[in-house]
Amino acid sequence: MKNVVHAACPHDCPDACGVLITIEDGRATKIQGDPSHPVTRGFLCAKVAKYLDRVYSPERVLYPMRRVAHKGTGHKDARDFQRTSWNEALGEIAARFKTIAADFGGEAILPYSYGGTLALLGSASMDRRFFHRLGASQLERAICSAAGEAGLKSVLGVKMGTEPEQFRHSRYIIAWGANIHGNNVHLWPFIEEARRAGAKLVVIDPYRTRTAKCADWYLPINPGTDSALALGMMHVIISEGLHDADYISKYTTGFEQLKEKVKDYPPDRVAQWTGISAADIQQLAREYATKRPAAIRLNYGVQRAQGGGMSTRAVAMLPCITGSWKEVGGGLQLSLSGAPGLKRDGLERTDLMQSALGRPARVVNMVELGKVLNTLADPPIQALFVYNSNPAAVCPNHNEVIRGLRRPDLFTVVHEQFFTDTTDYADFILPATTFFEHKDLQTAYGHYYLQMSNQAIEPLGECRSNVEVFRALADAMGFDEPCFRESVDEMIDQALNSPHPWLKGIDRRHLERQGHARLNFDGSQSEASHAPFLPFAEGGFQTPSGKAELYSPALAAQGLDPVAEFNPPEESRHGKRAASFPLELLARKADNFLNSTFSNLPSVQRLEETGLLEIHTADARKRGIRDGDPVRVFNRRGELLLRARVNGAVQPGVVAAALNWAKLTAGGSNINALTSEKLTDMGNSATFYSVLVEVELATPTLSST
Ligand SMILES: Nc1nc2c(c(=O)[nH]1)N[C@H]1C(S)=C(S)[C@@H](COP(=O)(O)OP(=O)(O)OC[C@H]3O[C@@H](n4cnc5c(=O)[nH]c(N)nc54)[C@H](O)[C@@H]3O)O[C@H]1N2
Ligand SMILES: Nc1nc2c(c(=O)[nH]1)N[C@H]1C(S)=C(S)[C@@H](COP(=O)(O)OP(=O)(O)OC[C@H]3O[C@@H](n4cnc5c(=O)[nH]c(N)nc54)[C@H](O)[C@@H]3O)O[C@H]1N2
Ligand code: SF4
Ligand SMILES: [Mo]
Repeated sequence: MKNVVHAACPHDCPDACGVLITIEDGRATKIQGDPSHPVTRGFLCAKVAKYLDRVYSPERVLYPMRRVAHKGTGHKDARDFQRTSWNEALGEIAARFKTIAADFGGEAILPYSYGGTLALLGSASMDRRFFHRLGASQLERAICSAAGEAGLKSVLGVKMGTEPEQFRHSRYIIAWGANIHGNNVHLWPFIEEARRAGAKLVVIDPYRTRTAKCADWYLPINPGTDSALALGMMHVIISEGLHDADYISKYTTGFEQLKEKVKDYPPDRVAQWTGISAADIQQLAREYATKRPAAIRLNYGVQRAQGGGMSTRAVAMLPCITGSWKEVGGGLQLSLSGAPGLKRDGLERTDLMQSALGRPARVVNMVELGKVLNTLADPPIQALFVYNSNPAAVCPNHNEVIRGLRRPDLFTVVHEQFFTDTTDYADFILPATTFFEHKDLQTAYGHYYLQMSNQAIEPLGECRSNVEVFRALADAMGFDEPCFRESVDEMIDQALNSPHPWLKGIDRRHLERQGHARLNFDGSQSEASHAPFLPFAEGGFQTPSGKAELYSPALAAQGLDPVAEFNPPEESRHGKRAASFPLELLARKADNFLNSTFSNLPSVQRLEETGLLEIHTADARKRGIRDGDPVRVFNRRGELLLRARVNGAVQPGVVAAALNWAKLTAGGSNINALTSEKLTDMGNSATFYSVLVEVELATPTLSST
């Protein structure tokens, strides 16, 4: 028997592709992009095109496992564990949680999850109910996008913007800290279409990405200096009268204060910080304001610097002062995730914390896991439950994270598909399904479609979905609230049963039939409606004032600059700690992995060259380093052995390396051994791109005889 099932890619990627899975006799035999999805357009990225290798990998965790070897010192794979039953594992985990809660309080237990799946139920439903009812510490999930979110919302009030389909109408496109070929490949066909009609593509990125190589104009910028560039552009636009006075007066507040502020950012001064010449800044500003429609694809690279909140804020002001939101093919996209209007409270049930503790539980920032495991008191963390995440690879200050995970008194449970860096420190591993093996509802942060991800095959081995694991754990704990018995369909119905007008006519059955549905922006029931959605053409900002806030009283109240400003990151060439180490490190993502996911699969490994330190000729020569030489990259936090690649991807003063599993990297450590737990100016996010290091030629280790 052969059939085709509609699913949706749940990985942490803006594209949220529609996926068609062919099933023959209960086994998936083919995966392809859904040709009827207007953004997926029938193709998948290289890594997910190989997804059958992931689902049917011989390395999958298929059964509950109990540790038998010492933490972090054994084989670092299945051999360190012994198979056990679900009943035994759940019983022991529940018993341990009860003891810890009795001795230390529920807050001694910490859930740790992020982007393993972004599907609605798998990312935040039964899990949240469980930890809220337990009175566990709350996790501040700030590792990725919180600075950008804070910056964007300080201007627009909501995470919305230009939909990908409208980029085909743009005539001027700025990819700003946006690695489109690597991280957002489904936007590319729309950009190509625009370019065929004469659009110019500008890339602003300290790293010469594949997108930069394809661009009409590439502007390498010094890391962490984007707020200066945006303020400098606004200096030129305003002083040359290129702004849209009508749009500004109707739909923004604080223009006078902005006008004053940008006087401090003349192009000559901005050039010194950014490394982009004054002439180029002027040209960029003039072209952006006059070659219409102009769209900005801002991505999260910009906000992984210490001043990332302010940078996002300053860039987000640009379409507000040129009035580009009015035009089809204008505006800006960072994230569109604020649109769907799903009812999430009922899924997450924060009220259950009240019955557990009588108050909201304390909040712990996931970025600071190292510090939290090693130093947090009152109560100290006694148990860690990891799912949807691989902190032993993705967390900054890796060596401190590992020191914490090694604590013999820490009880660690990891719900995973593979034996990752983090399972190396687990006391129990629980086997997790892939999206082929469970049903969920899929939202997106890079387009405006909701999708049904149907279950395509039976779970492999004894794998269970996140929903089913937390349902079973609640049962083992004796939690008897009815919410722990709700079915997947009931939860999906609940989320969709929202008064939000854009969800009118979209229900579970509709999605099960159609696979996807665009949000119903014009309120019609007509599925054919694809009129461009212009969220801010006539205002509609969701800030306290209802206008785009070029001056933000809320930021003033937090002691931040209420307009915007540039402060050099401490760990940067102009920063406070410039003297400590000379080179700025971009601790990047790999183009063919997804954060640390996929990095263990041989067929995907073949797509990506790993273990490289990219360095400019001038910096390499100074250190006697040639292409291919082994190098030691280090700072006060750690060190790493890599191979030098002298390839022109970075400017002098900047080096770059990519994320990988620590145990697949020489020396068993990864790039996060060098990154810090320093938080961003807004949103308490991570600063993966504000890191100083030194590099030296490594003495090749003599292999033992
Ligand atoms: N292939 C692949 N796709 C992915 C991911 C992956 O790991 N691999 N990760 C997914 C996730 S979790 C996310 S959040 C998204 C993120 O997608 P992006 O937002 O694209 O994130 P990054 O790759 O962190 O950064 C984008 C670009 O910003 C540049 N950059 C770094 N610092 C600065 C700066 O100070 N200024 C400017 N202007 N640019 C800077 C980087 O060099 C990079 O090329 O991608 C998702 N998609
Ligand atoms: N140096 C450096 N570090 C970074 C970044 C960077 O650019 N540079 N990027 C940061 C960013 S933007 C992000 S978002 C974070 C990402 O951090 P994480 O969200 O931890 O990302 P992944 O490495 O993709 O790990 C996800 C894990 O979840 C598992 N998983 C997948 N689906 C499921 C499921 O349904 N259930 C369960 N239980 N598990 C599942 C996968 O097998 C995988 O091991 O990393 C951050 N770390
Ligand atoms: S990772 Fe992104 S591009 Fe690749 S299939 Fe998933 S959603 Fe599409
Ligand atoms: Mo992310």
